Amino acid sequence: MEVKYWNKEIETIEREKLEDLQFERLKKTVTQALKTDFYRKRLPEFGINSAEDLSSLEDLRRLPFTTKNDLRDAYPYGMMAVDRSEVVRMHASSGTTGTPTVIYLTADDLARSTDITTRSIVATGGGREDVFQNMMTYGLFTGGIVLHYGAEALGMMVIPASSGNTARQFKMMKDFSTSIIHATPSYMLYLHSRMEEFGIKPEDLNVKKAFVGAEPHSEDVRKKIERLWGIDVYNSYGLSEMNGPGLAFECVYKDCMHVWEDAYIMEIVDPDTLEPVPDGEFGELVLTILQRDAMPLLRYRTRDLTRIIPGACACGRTHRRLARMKGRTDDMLIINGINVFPSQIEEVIMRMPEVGTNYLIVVQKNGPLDRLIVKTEITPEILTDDTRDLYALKKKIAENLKASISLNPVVELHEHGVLPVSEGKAKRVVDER
Ligand code: DLL
Repeated sequence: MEVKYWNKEIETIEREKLEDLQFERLKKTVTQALKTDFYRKRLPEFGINSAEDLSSLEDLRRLPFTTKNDLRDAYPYGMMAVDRSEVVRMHASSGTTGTPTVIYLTADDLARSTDITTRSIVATGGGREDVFQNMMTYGLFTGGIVLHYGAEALGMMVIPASSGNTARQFKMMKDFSTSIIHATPSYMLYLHSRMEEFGIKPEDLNVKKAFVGAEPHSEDVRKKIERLWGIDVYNSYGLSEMNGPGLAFECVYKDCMHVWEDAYIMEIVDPDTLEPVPDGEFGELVLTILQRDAMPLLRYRTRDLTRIIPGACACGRTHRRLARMKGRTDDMLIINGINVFPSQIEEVIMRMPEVGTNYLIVVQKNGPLDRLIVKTEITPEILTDDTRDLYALKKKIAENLKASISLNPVVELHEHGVLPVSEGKAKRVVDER
């Protein structure tokens, strides 16, 4: 197997040196954190008044955890550690309510983030000879633009296709001999399901690899995409709060994801006790970003359940190995790659006076994609025999939801008393996938 590096020195650095580097960068991160409104208040409560209060990497454990709610509460600028004029980029993702969680990068932060995404692409064997069709959504979501920068820095020809428009995706793939695709695993399956209709066979295309991520998927799904498309598929994990994709990526051996530990400190903790679990055991992934001056984040609780795979990788990289995600500890749903909290849906429907108090969120498989069905109860006053009124109401609910969660749901209206009522804690989400 041919192993290529983008920055061999750092990718194969001795563990001891890597940990020294992490400690040095952690101190810098704490210094930055103390410049934010949020950590300036929080860190002294934990006895940290300056980076000098940390004497070794183990002191990381003296630092408080940070949660998505902290980010939401600090919206819009409470976590910014530099003057706004230094910031060149922001991204945002869904919060548990209408307030998004935002991140910021300075020009240097962006250059460092780009560098690790390039490193990730090279780890899969990608090179400047490749044509990269990026089918992740461009916009506030990190999936599109962040990997775009990494691919461009490598010298690939990048097609910023974004998601959607099947006909155009196939046309670009054919006309420009796309060799690498970046997409969600479900979009890869969806595209395959439409090939016949467009008269395309995978062997007519030049696609060799796909990077898939942004949503949970099993090893079986990876193998299925590989078999259907006749390509190599690499798992990529990341989250907006940590600059998106590029954080952890598979190498050519495809048996783990390397977390770039010069840029992130990873911990796996028991989600109940928040104590570290031994290597190899499942727990919640907690991350500290080391290379972001504009917005430091310490011990961020990702809510993703995974484990460290003990032992070294045959590729020679010394950065520890992360297993495929097993699930989440919170109620966040990922529907066609888009993160949705049930509370966001509730907020929208409860704001509408026509809608009663009971509702049910159903998520189903719709071929290779997902379907979101929102069943709502309507108030007796609204109940009418005129289907046009009901149709207009359905449309209004769907539009309001689309504006909030960026997904097109199927809306069903029900008379009072039809939707199940639970005694005790209401069960509002049925995930049938
Ligand atoms: O999904 C960033 C990303 C874009 C990663 C493109 C990979 C490729 P968010 O929208 O903030 O960011 O969603 C982050 O998605 O906490 C996981 O629960 C889930 N997730 C992301 N990648 C994977 C993966 C991007 N490979 C949330 N496997 C994370 C399983 C994933 N879950």
